[in-house]
Amino acid sequence: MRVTNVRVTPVAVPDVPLANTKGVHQSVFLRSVIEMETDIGLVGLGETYGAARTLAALRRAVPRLDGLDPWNLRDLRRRLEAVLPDAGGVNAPTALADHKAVDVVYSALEMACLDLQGKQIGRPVHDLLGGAVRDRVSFGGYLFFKFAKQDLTLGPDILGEVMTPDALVDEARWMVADHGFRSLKLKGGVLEPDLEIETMLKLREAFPDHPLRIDPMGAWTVPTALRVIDRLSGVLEYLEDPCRGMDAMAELSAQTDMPLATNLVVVEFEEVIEAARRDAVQIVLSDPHYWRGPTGCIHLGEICRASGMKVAMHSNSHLGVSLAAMLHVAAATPNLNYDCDTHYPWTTRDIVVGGQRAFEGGALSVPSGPGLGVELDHDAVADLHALYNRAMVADRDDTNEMLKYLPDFVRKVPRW
Ligand code: GKR
Ligand code: MG
Repeated sequence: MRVTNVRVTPVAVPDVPLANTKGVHQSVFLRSVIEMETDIGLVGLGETYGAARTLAALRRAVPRLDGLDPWNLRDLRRRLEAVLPDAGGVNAPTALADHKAVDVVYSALEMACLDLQGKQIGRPVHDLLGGAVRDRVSFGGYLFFKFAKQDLTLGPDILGEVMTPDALVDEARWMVADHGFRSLKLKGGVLEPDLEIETMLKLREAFPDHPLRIDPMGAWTVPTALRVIDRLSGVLEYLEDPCRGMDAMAELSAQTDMPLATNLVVVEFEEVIEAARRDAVQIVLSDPHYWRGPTGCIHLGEICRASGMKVAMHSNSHLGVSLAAMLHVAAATPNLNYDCDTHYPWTTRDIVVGGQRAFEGGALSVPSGPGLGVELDHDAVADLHALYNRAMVADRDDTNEMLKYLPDFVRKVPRW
């Protein structure tokens, strides 16, 4: 089996104004859909970020993939390192972490290669990753403060404005009622820390048995984080990225027993080693879109096990091909100790045959068909590609978008 062509289709998906510490989601989120064609007629699928730098890096890589054997992932990596040697990162300058273009492109194409491998031998991707330890994966309800969407031309709003602790608890009730989630994560760093503490305490009251987390994305100084921890002791299962940077996380970690998680200060293997040495975090978030693909996530799990750290799973706004990859990785990661993140309930469209999947008790079954176990709905892809052309949004820029809602907004991390 040899690669003959790789098609990269950017799509835009209606989104709603979910807030985080650096800004707010735009009216659409962007994804790239990858179809890797081969000389035996099989097509491998992948999905990744769709913003300008990722798209440009994918387009630079594609001409180098001719004749690739999808079983030879080392050759894939070698080819990408040759074409993207110093391609830099893919995120907007206002993002809080960056990911190397070569890792992001590798991740997306590895996903497609694994899909092809599985399709060729009739086995699911999780078998190629060492075998599944679970056939269902549990997700947490991902809660956001949000604005009421101003411009409805590219898609509807969900829930209207949610900017107070009580409104957030109502959002959580909606999410739990609709999807059955058994744990909850709040994207914090949006309201003042005291209001976010109040929110978590109200969530605890409303959901006495749900594990709770908050992720302010580096919005707090070490003293502020210590104050929050003091008020929320016994309430949180872990605290994600309270402070910005490895130094601040290590300084905080030395002063608390609260488990600290991250998807901002540990995004490369070298940083796992540094974080373990400094005991800066105790939980690392895995993600097949930047940890060098699904196989990289399995390596991450093993390195974390060896260094006494735990693993959770990170998410960005995504569609069903990514969801399938996340499910296979989660199934094959023995020490995935927590419910996974997903933005999926905030998404109203999908690109896979059968449409959006429904959670049961906050969980989804792991696909059992060959490869990723999903097929593209080509009409849906064409529709969302047309939306991409119409939306005229080529990059993710939460900070700039925030000015539409708060004209005086200044990005400041940490803010409190
Ligand atoms: O969707 O606004 C968002 C999140 O902030 C996302 O971009 C983060 O990558 O969810 C992510 C996180 O856990 O930091
Ligand atoms: Mg995070």
